[in-house]
Amino acid sequence: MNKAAKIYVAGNRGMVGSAIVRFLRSGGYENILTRTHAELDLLNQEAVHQFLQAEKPDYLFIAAAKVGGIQSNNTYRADFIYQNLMIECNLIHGAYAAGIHHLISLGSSCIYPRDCPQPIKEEYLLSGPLEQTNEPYAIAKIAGIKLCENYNRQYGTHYVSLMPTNLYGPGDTYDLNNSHVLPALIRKAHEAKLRNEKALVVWGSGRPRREFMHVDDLARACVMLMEQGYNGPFLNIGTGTDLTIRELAEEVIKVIGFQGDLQLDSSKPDGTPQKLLDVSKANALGWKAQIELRTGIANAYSWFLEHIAPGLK
Ligand code: GFB
Repeated sequence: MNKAAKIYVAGNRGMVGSAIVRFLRSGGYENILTRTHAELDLLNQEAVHQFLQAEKPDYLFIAAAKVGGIQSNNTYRADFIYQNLMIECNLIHGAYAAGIHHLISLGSSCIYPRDCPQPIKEEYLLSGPLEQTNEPYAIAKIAGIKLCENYNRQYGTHYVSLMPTNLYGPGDTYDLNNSHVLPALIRKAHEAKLRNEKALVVWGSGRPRREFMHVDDLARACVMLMEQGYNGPFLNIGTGTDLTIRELAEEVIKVIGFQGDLQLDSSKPDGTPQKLLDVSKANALGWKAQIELRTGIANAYSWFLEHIAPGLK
């Protein structure tokens, strides 16, 4: 990638898109194109196609998506499948129609069958039934992979898909009903500490295992693979290490300094029992996650204290 190349980051206001923009800027890329939701509605096919035709960026990172935690996925099921399919179709076909050869599209580790062997290899895609709480999102993200693969096969484009594990970091969502587990636990521990509460409520059994990666590690993977001109099959992007939700909650309360207990709420769903990615393919290309979980949680908590805590009652 030439430092003067025109690079469009779709979803630049989100946690992932803003991390990619930060990483590109720190690497000397200055011609970065962004649009707010008000300026460009990614669900509007005509507007997206016109924008791509007019701007003709050299590279495109698709970090725009409707995302959320287990409860949000399970509640807004139609929104998750519809919006994610539309965003992918509009941007990927629009990129092809505008003559854009290079893009990276982001998916999620929830594309894999619920009960597949661990750690999860890329080859396990479509080898069994999906987990029910996030099936609509997963189907849309699988469609994103298949769009890239088939545009490459039919039209010779260089469209790459990456499947990150559960992400966290600056710019995350801290809404207790709709967020992912890590930001939810950060907020709950912070509030429980301030209010001198006896316990922090953890959804589910605390037994599911998850892998957590700081979003800056994903941004580095995206930019490195684009710079390398990687044009192979889709890749898992993760740390290669997981822990139980209970262990995660214990890490969070240590960082935040909450002294109380954990209280499990079994009325909430557990979701997939385990979701640990095999990241040997990405590692073999020279990328490895670097940010250790405790350091990453402390970094996310600093961002929370600066941007979210002041607005909480
Ligand atoms: O992060 P999370 O919402 O989504 O939840 P998934 C992970 C696990 O943490 C589940 C438990 O077992 C939850 O029951 N958990 C405990 C909590 N306390 C909480 C809490 O306060 N809030 C939340 N949200 N969870 C998502 C998918 O699955 O993973 C998305 O739904 C996406 O589509 C994302 O793929 C990466 O890891 O289960």
